[in-house]
Amino acid sequence: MQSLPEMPYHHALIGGAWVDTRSTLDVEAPSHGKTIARIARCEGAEIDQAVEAACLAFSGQLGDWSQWAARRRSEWLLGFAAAIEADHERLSALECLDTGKPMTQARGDITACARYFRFYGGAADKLHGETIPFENDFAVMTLREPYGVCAQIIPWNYPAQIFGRCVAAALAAGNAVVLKPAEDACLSVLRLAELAVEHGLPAGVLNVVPGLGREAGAALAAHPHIDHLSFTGSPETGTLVAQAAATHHVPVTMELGGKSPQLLFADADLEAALPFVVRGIIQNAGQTCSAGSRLLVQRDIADKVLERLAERFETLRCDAGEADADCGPLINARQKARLEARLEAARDDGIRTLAHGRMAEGAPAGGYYVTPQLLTDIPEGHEVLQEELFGPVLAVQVFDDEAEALALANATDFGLCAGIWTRDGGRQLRLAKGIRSGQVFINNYGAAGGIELPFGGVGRSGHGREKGFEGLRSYTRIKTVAIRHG
Ligand code: TXE
Repeated sequence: MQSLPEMPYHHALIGGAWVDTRSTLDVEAPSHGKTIARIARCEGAEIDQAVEAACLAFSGQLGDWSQWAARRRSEWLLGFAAAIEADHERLSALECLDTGKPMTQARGDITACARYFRFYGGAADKLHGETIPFENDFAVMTLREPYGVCAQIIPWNYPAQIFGRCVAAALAAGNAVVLKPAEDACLSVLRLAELAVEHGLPAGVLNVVPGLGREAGAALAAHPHIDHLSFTGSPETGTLVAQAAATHHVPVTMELGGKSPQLLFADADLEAALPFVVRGIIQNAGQTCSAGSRLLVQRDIADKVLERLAERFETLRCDAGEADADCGPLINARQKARLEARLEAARDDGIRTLAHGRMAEGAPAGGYYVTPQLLTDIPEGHEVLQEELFGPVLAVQVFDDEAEALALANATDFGLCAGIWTRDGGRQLRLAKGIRSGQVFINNYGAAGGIELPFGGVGRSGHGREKGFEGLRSYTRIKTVAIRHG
């Protein structure tokens, strides 16, 4: 069994100090179900303190953050990226143990986290407003200003990556942050916070308040002194959070998951496409908002594609930790039970599991594993085509022509990502325009996680954009200054 590096996991970071809470929460490893750490259980009082500390840091009453010029923030972020890289192995081990994802995937996540700080470090001093032509006796300009206190509620599937995505952008723009990590996986986030303190981030600029969603998360979302809220999680919780934030007219960014299709046409390069189709659903055991969880395949090649996919699915192996596994466990017993119930209901409705993966020999017992599955014979509109299953389950549908492919692709309330595999240039563009989603990938899927590419959804997948320069802008607001010079 992997061991846990020494750390003050059971504290919250508030105003630059590691503070105790009245009670704590146990964290279990998804790969064997045993308790590996205790974390702080923040409640209303700690949230008040954290928001207060962030307000003071932002307004210049605590530390000198408010006086840091953009270039100084840039230098800090770039240096912090190097600090993350220097701690790469330890952070990866924490992420692997805490989330259950295979070590190769955990290492990739920590690399991405560091890249966010590099990207936003490079961008911090390149964010500017505009001048606007107006009446002759006026000079008009816009200033891009930080919001102030950014509340961030993040999930357990990519703790370090989402920390990087949200925190790096918010700090680059000059905000202060109060971040509520998920109770199921937050150890890498606590280590990142520790590194930020060691690396000289002024007190109160980053506050990390672990705890339960209904306690710490709800108190943060409803807090009257936050200025911006970014939420990543389920549509149901997103609704509650957005309602709470609306009480104080706080702007929100909502990243709420998806049911993303990959469209495979008869003229596609199958050698290139199929590995992406498989990886698109088994990455992080399918617990990825942008997972390609629906495969739409043109009838002419459907038999061939299904045969090749079935062969590949039969070779997939679940295991934990350092092992070179295809899939790790799901995050907890609740997610496993939820997925298994949905799969059972699907079987009752006549849906067929064409192929499935297996547990690796010698994999640890007691983990929350669900082996990868390939589902076919799915009635149109069935739940497995509509709901985010959040597991390594690929639902296959067959289409005849482009119009039907587009209709099926858009036949969901979600709209996060889509993959299109075809050599026909006209079709690539027609579908890219016609598909209702925030990202479209043509002859690839996910663009290797491209942190530079704006990311976010339409419909039930949420609204607002993170990642890329657009993500940086979303942590600022525009002030218009109109000068009448006579
Ligand atoms: O999510 P929640 P859960 C989807 C995925 C998954 C489902 C349920 O389909 O199966 O959501 O997962 C905090 N006020 N995604 O239950 O509840 C919580 O503590 C304020 C998609 O884990 O949305 C955590 O920090 N906050 C996804 C965060 O919200 C609250 C990632 C997410 O938890 C709260 C994860 C409340 N009342 C799940 N209740 C993605 N978009 O990548 C909970 N939280």
